[in-house]
Amino acid sequence: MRLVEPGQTIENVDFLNVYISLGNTHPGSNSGCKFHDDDADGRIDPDEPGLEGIRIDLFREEDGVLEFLRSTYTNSNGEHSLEDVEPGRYRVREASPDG
Ligand SMILES: [Ca+2]
Repeated sequence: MRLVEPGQTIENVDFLNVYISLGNTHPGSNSGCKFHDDDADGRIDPDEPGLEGIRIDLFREEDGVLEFLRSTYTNSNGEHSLEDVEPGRYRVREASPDG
């Protein structure tokens, strides 16, 4: 679990079942990058291409219940961004490649 301060942008998140808790005063955002980590060092290297078209789902968590909010897709560089997320507790999840 990662805590996010108001207005903070977090990057390079491992999207599998990551909780983010956004600040309680200002909307925040979440962004990140998906890539094929060929050498599994957790970092993007020049010869590791970004993964385009990966769906990233944003859920709001309330009382342990996840409510789907919206999706975004990674661009040709494997990057995505979720803007203007209202204060609250969220889960960001990468959709499985099979949908
Ligand atoms: Ca790497």
